Amino acid sequence: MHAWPASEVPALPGKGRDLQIHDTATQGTITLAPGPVARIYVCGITPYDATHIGHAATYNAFDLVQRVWLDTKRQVHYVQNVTDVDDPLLERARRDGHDWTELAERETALFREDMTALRMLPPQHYIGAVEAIPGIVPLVERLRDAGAAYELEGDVYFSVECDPHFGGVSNLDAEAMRLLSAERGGDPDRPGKKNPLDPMLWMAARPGEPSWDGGSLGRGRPGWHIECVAIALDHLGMGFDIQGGGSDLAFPHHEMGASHAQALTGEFPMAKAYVHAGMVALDGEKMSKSKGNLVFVSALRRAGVDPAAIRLALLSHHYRADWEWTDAVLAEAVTRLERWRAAVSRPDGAPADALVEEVREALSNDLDAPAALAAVDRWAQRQLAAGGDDASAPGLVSRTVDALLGVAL
Ligand code: 5CA
Ligand code: ZN
Repeated sequence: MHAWPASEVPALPGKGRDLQIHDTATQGTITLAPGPVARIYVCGITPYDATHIGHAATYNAFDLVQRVWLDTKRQVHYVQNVTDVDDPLLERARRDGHDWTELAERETALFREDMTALRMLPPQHYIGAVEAIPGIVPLVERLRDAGAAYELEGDVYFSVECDPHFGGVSNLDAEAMRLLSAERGGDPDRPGKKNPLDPMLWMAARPGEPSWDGGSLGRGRPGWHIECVAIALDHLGMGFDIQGGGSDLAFPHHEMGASHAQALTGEFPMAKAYVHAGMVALDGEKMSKSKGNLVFVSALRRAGVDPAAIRLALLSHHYRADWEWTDAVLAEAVTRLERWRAAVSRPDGAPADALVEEVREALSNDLDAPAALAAVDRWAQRQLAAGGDDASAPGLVSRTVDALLGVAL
């Protein structure tokens, strides 16, 4: 699948800093020091509805990761999937009387437009679940042949008990896992499973639903977790630097993915850091496609909101915080954008060398974007109040904000 165009990332003077990031698995902050090529997998959308502010906030966090690494002169190998076949997509298409492939294509196209408008750097490999099926089938066969998977009425389940590290990503107790499994695509109450938490690897063809040739598995379609494992291992290999997503993916999705990978390779963990963004809410509840309490990026754009202001609104919250989208959050971002644009448009300039370092330091410290914004605010304040005689400063600030925060002034 094609991704979206990359905006240019200006090079900054001086040296970038290594990223310290909170890892859900070890529940602490770790310093990542990748080689010349940093590797990241970010879980992509299930394209049955348009990109909402919650999605955008999560992708913004991982865009910052890329920008910090690029600033250290590393290359970034970034992979993202599109879950272009899954229960919620098929259900939505059925409900609305649409063809599921057309729905997926339309919403993926809109996601690309939103990502482009927000200046999110694209993945090098943007892979749909459907196109990954030929790579998924042999992995499921291997798991079955190794005794890590079993058949139940034609479906194939992964046995969580074969993984000695199971639970090591999300660190939840059994009761919490069971509840979340039921909530997030699992089927803990299905009779005949070895462990209620066991997730499906391959779903045998159902009448009226799409299915693909699964070799010795029979016709069917892939489970959700093995989709991301197959794509990640194919394009990044084991031990990549970050697997990212919203906090609702820690369990079961990333937990199960790490287990699948452990059973396939004998190695743990699949990613050096499991990084999770907080949930954005609207009217007191998590923004979610299933609840329908959504603010769409595309709707804001159509209403004439500058995408740079949307981006500043996302950046004004720490990525790990749960927060609430309100009109006031957007209004504050619009005002900030105007101030910053006015400040960099003055001919003279307050010195900005320290600012580059402040923004670097803030982002390398677990992506503290609010601290980075505060640093730019302080410079804008000085600049608008008094200016200075450093004519190169406004350009440097503009490039810093562009390179490290993805905001074009
Ligand atoms: N296709 C799967 C991942 S493989 C999926 O979860 N798709 S999604 O469309 O439901 O979500 C895409 C990303 O947005 C995920 O990382 C998810 O955690 C994140 N996300 C969803 N809702 C919110 C929200 N309200 N706030 C922040 N992030 C969210
Ligand atoms: Zn995923």
